[in-house]
Amino acid sequence: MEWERIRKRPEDRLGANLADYDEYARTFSWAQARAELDGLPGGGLNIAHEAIDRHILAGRGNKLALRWIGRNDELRDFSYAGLGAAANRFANVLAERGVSKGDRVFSLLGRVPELYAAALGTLKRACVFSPLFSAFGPEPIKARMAIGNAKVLLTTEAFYRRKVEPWRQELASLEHVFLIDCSNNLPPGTTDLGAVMAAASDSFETVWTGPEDMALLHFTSGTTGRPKGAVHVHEAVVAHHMTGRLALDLHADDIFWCTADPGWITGTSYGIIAPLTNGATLIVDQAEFDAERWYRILQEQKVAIWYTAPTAIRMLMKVGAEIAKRYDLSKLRFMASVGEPLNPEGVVWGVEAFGKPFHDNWWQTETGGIMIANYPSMDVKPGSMGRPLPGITAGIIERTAGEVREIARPMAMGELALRPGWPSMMRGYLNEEERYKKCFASGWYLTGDLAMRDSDGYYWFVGRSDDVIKSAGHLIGPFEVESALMEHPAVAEVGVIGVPDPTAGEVVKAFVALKNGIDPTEALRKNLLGHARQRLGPAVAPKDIAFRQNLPKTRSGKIMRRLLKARELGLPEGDISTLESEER
Ligand code: 6R9
Repeated sequence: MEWERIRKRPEDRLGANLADYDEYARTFSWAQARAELDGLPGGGLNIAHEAIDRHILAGRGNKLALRWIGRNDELRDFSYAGLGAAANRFANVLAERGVSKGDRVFSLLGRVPELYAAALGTLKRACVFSPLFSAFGPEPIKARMAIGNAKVLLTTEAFYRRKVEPWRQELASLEHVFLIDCSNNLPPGTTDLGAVMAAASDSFETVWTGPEDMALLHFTSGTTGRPKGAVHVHEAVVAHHMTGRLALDLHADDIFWCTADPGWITGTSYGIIAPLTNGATLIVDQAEFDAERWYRILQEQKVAIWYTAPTAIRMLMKVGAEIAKRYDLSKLRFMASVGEPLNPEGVVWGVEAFGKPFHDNWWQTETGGIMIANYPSMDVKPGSMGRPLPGITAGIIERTAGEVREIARPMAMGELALRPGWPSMMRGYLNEEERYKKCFASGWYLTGDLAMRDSDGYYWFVGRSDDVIKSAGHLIGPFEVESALMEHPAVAEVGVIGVPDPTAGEVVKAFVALKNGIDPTEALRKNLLGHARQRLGPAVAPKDIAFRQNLPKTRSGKIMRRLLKARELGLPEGDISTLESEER
């Protein structure tokens, strides 16, 4: 079905940061964008300085930076000065323990105020911040902290006891564990964060960092192998700042709510950094999704800009547009979405429920910031991700026998590629030079996504070119799930795929072949599901497991996930010339 274009009116351009896309894109330069930030003396740059100290120095310290809403509706407000003081305390806690430039500080926390202070304090101390998703189980946590050479971990006592303590001795690099929500009976080798923060000074001079110094380490997943740590540097703040301004239309007086968890990159780039560099007020809700609660927050907090995800939009759609109409959402000016394909129905439903569309945008952990977007001033074509940000050159390319060719023909399908050179592009996968190099060819960064571009320059997402799964906006590597299931004594082989789900986009499904002589009983299936959940956590574990006598494999013994998927979905099996006989 053809969806009607949602036309923007002249008043939609009024006051928009990006009033005229073509004009802005023509004159934009990253150097000019960089000049809007302070920098540090001698050509330095520090994300936390731009997010916090720049505003304090300019006399805006009293402005509300962050309003935290607790699970039971308690509020905690932090002005820019207040958030800066908390960040300084954390930076001092690190300094007093000799944690210094380049050291890795991990967090495993829900959306709590300490996380924001720690992220900024870590950056002020010139250390590297690496947030983990709190719904990860022990395996994904251990793998990431080992790859990242974690020196410091910030978590709760409950998470620590369940997810870290059992293997802590295996990670020699981990010297300091700070706990929040802890009892009087601290586990050995841990420190009560509240106590040391209270004792620390609230002034701290930001340690000098250069634009190319590592600042953030965000883990992502590929088709095979271990998780990859995408390295981001302080220079990234230039892109966070500008993309926040152009693609999210952040203004200094805006109240902004990003619903993403800081354990994923959206929750850091746009859940912490971009709103603060733009001088806005950030809303953080500790609780999980709840339709009525979300509408109430939009109304009570007078949210102007709302950045959310397709899974949440689909959950709101289920509850119905009528509920939205019961709330006064007159302050809501701009709504954006990211992380997975946003169905055209979702875009149009925005108009029905809120009187304005959701604006889809596209980016990746690797790109560090928004690359393709729908803007307040530009017509929306429902189902399209929009057009590249000013300063970004995108293309649709075709790879054939080592050759990369750009396809100019409108609506031709190919791989989405970008010309490197924007400030928030990853500088590498930590200690994985080969995997990093594979992302580039003929001067392009290859995204691994399939897409099309129409004759107006709008991009349309088609799918992924690899086997990585996106479930409720979270990127899941099938290999990580397969490895956890392989550890179970009954399992001989595993293949993991994503299967379509009306709400979460995709859910993880595992196909398991059991060892000889083991019966595929329902009790064993449940046991395997429990095993995976215990190891991987609910965010990564399969929702469903099916037993198979054999799994389809290539002649070299690799399980053909693609074929598992085609069969599961009743699709054509495609090229199966490499399929080995499935009989054992
Ligand atoms: C920010 C983030 C990246 C992958 C990306 C693509 C998918 C993101 C999308 C989208 C369709 C959109 N993706 N935005 N697919 N439409 N607007 O999500 O980073 O977790 O690294 O995931 O997510 O497949 O390649 P990350």
